[in-house]
Amino acid sequence: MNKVWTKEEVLAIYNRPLMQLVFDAAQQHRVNHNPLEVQVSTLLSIKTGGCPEDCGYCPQAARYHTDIEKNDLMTVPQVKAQALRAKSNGSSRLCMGAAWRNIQNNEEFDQVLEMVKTVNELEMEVCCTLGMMTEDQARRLADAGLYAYNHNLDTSEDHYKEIISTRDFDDRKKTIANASKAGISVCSGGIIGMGESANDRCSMLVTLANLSPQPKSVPINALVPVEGTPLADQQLVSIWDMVRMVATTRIVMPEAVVRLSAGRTQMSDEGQALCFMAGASSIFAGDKLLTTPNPDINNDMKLFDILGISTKAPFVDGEQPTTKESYKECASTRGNVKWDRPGHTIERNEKAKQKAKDLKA
Ligand code: SAM
Ligand code: DTB
Ligand code: SF4
Repeated sequence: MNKVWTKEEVLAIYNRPLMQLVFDAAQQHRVNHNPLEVQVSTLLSIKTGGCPEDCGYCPQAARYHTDIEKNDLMTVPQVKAQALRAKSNGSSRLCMGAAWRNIQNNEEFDQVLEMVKTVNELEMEVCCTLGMMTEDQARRLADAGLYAYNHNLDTSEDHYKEIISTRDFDDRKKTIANASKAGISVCSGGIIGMGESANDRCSMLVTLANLSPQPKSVPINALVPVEGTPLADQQLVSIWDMVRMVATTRIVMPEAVVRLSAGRTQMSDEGQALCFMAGASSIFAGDKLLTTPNPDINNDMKLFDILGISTKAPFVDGEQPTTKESYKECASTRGNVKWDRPGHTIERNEKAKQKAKDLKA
């Protein structure tokens, strides 16, 4: 049974003198992890752009006018080729992302299940991030060979309402619970730099740390402000805040892999080294995240070399799933799956809508 965390306790950790905080996190890191190993994971956007949601940070939301190249769902051979490429570059995990609100019970999902099976056969940890997911969809993904499901809380329950109006914080928790019930390893974290307070950051960590089971993987993203999104003008997050967030995450979720995720192009090598010291034990590698730039793999490997870090093998923290043919059986109705739409609106988005209407008139 994990300890139940309170916001006061987590805030007190977050606000420790930075040098003390990093030291405490580094000590905790050594209890459950090899501090000289970092997992390299590759992101692959299998379906890009055109998403119906209004997540204020996301360049893939159809309603914001960003400069990304939209793409239909990739084919299985395309995914296999990318997975092999990632593996040869040192990645032990492939995270496939789709710009979907939720998974539907249709041919596209059947195709994703084949991708999961194919990449699992390459002996890589397969992670998917496909939006909201029902229990039966989680079961099918697990049967196909899915190792992990990424579904971020992104921020605190309070601040969530300022960032997204097309779904509820509780919807996120439901999907996470569905992944856990199917025996899939949960990957859930958030973004800092979206105008939230330290209180919001700690509140998100409390929600994550008090999940049962705790997430095995916690990505900490620094907002990548993208032109055209409502958060385009946010100030870049300070590296000191990133180090604080990584260290606090490490202390409250000691067994999790803490992932230094989006925003690394904005960080110096020294800043990233401090994050590794504070307990970050994974990066996303490759020249692109989903749609935004990421550091060059050669630079990452040079930095690992300087720091004496080696890349972590797959399935160190859990067994490789075996594929069961039952992944082909859909227990629910084929077709669209309906998730409720919450009622709240975001003032900033309403104003933007009105402005667009006025300009048309
Ligand atoms: N549609 C699915 C969903 O929302 O769960 C999966 C894809 S979504 C792009 C995956 C995660 O990427 C988001 O939860 C968010 O944390 C992160 N993300 C998206 N845009 C970002 C940005 N501009 N900066 C930092 N992180 C971002
Ligand atoms: C996560 O927390 N960060 C990754 C992964 N999980 C899916 C995605 C980052 C996306 C950054 C914006 C983009 O490249 O589109
Ligand atoms: Fe869609 Fe996911 Fe982007 Fe939100 S974060 S707009 S759900 S792709």
